[in-house]
Amino acid sequence: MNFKKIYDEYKSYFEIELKKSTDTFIGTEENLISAMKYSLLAGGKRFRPVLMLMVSDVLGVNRQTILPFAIALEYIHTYSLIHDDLPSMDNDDLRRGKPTNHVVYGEDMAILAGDALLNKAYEIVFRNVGSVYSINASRILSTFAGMNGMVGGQAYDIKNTSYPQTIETLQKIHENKTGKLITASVVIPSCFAGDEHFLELKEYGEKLGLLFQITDDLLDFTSSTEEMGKNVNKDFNANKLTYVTLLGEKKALEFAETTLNDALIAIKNIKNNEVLVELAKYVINRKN
Ligand code: GRG
Repeated sequence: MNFKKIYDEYKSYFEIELKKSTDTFIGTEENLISAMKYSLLAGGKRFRPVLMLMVSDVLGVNRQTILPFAIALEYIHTYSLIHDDLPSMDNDDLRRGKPTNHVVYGEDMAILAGDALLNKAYEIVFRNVGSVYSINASRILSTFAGMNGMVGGQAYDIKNTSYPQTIETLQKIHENKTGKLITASVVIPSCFAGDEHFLELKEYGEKLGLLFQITDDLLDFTSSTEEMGKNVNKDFNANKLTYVTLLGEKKALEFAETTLNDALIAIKNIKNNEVLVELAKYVINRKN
């Protein structure tokens, strides 16, 4: 299987639909719309929507049914990156290979662009809610993105920088901050398939989210700013709590291998799972 080609096909399909969704933006303030489009269309791996579309295809869920959720998820992810880069949070000036939103549009507009993307995400979802399946999927999206998901993880991260730092703290940060949106990407398609393989996919999503974070920490340590499109070595230099600063590079790599194995075990009974197996292997081998 040429997985890279398959991934790129999903990504291209999604990017066309994402762009179409922004063509309908009409608002009161052009600058706000411009700031929203700037970050949304700045590139990125589109990992979460690609994952959601792949799981949908494995479960036989209709593309048109899942697409609004894939778009909404990327809007939410993009808003989180804009806010994460703000001076009051990570204070970063480079994202997806370009100056960060606040560097281009100012801090005020960057905050509002994030707010507007979050609201727009739910507007897209609400326009497509009808069945009980879609209501369940919407509930998962909002819960996993909010105080009991990504936002909660970010807050827990901010409040837990002091020593001694433990693996338990690190796990709690990332099962929420990074893990919940990735898990949402795989369980939302299951909602539309009558909860088929829900628990196995949830386990797969959690392990994949963890793997994504461990590799992010390893890449922060080993990769370059050019390759990543964002500043690297920042976490390492600041001695921030990461899998590399806590475990060291060798043990972090071993942990990644174990986590990959756990993700593969979780989906072993799902038919036509090959693409999901390859995706997990792609995460451990990714270069950006
Ligand atoms: C500000 C509410 C709020 C939340 C921020 C996810 C997050 C929460 C911040 C990002 C910080 C970070 C570096 C997390 C590590 C893993 C991660 C989520 C990286 C960014 O996602 P990618 O690699 O980015 O999928 P692209 O640009 O490819 O979409």
